[in-house]
Amino acid sequence: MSSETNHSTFSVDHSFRAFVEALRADNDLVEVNMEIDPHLEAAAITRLVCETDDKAPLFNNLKGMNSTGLFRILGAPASLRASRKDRYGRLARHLALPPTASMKDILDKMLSASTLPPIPPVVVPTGPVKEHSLSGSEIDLTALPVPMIHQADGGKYIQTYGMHVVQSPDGAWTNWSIARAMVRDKKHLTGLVIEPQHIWQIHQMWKKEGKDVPWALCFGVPPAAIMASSMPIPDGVTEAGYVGAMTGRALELVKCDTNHLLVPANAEIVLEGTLSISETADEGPFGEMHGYVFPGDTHRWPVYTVNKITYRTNPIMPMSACGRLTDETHTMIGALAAAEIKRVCQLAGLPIKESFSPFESQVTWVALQVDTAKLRESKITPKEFQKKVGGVVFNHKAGYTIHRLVLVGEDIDVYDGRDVMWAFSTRCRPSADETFFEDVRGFPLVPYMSHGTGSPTQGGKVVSDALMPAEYTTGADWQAADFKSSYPEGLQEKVRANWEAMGFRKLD
Ligand code: 4VP
Repeated sequence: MSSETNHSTFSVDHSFRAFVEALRADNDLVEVNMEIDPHLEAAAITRLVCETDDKAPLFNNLKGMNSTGLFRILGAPASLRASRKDRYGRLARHLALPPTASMKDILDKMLSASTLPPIPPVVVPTGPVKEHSLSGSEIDLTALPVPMIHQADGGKYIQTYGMHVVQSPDGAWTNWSIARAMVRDKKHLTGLVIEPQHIWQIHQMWKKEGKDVPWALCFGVPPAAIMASSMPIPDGVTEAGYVGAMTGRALELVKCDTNHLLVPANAEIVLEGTLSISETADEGPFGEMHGYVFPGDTHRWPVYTVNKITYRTNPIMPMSACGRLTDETHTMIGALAAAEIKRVCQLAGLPIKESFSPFESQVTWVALQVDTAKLRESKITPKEFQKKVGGVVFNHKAGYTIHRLVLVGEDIDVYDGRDVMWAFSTRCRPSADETFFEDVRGFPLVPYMSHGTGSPTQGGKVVSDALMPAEYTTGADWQAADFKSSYPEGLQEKVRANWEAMGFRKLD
């Protein structure tokens, strides 16, 4: 057995390359060796993979790959697997968890570092990312096989799953994040630097200093690092230390050649340069996480300048062909926001046990499972509770992308979208059981915000209370009309025991 097939032998901060090998060992990789066009074809394949929960495609032979070896593409790096048993296996492999890990296991692992002292990275003299480099006139981003991801996109999106590295001017906070960026010309990118994201906060700090932001963009980083880059951890917390705490060991980083920033020594590809505080360029549109692209919808966003490219031999560029369910923008942005929202609620003293963003809501909702015994003890009224929860979540950065909170009781498994939809549809009386929030920051990427009837950046949020009045007073007073709740246990066991003998399909 190779170390890749035995999860217990993984080092927790294993490289992106080891992650790809783990997918291969799990029979969760399709190596595509025929020539594939980065102009729409690689993304079309990846999109269909996402819509069918198929294996991750590794495009080994992209049209336009040149003698530098730049680059191969791995599509759908954190999308879903088809089987229920290891549905989240690709995410689990990001964290060296068994591929059968539940979503709760995965999110609790991501939250585990929030209460641990950070383990800072170690600086090593060199690493695989320094195997090759390009500088000066050798850099031509337009000559690389950068994917065109949706036909109406405003450009080729090189950056959908890479990790931006920026640091506060005082050096105290180094932030890692994912934010989309497209190729502008040979040496420039342009991409979203949007309030209140951390890359925006640090961009603002450098603007005050009157200096461009030293920057690096790292593709194919240790998978635990890209997960942390997607999570809205608190302002000022350096992701490298957070990831170290989560994995129990220091990440190995190397210094960029042209600035002082540190990047993962085993990254596949690193772009080094600056993020401008003054120059902007047309960016977008881009087929986004909510499943839409609005043709021609271009906006001005800051320009990145690339001064150097370093990369490993036969580098692999990860790509998210995001849009309708299910891809990284749902499994990661939605799920990780929900995890952080749970933490923020608990810190605020709210009786919240579990939290998840149902994919069925296109990750615009978060369902919060309430500890109803504590709720009853507190004697709070439904209206007061709705206001309190919405006030905490919608005024916090962790709640930025979420427009509806659904409050549910303990009989609802928030990780099961069918449970959440059942509770929402049958227990929350529209309007009467809801509290609306107009005086909070909205998420402009949601189509009803940016292309709807009101302000694109403010309000449009709601707490939908799917707790029944009895759950606030005496406790649930119903039995679900389902197999689990409406039949005696002995009878349930008998039915299950005879299930296949009667001619039915094997139960999970
Ligand atoms: C999580 C925020 C977010 C911002 C921009 C974008 O393109 C996707 C997600």
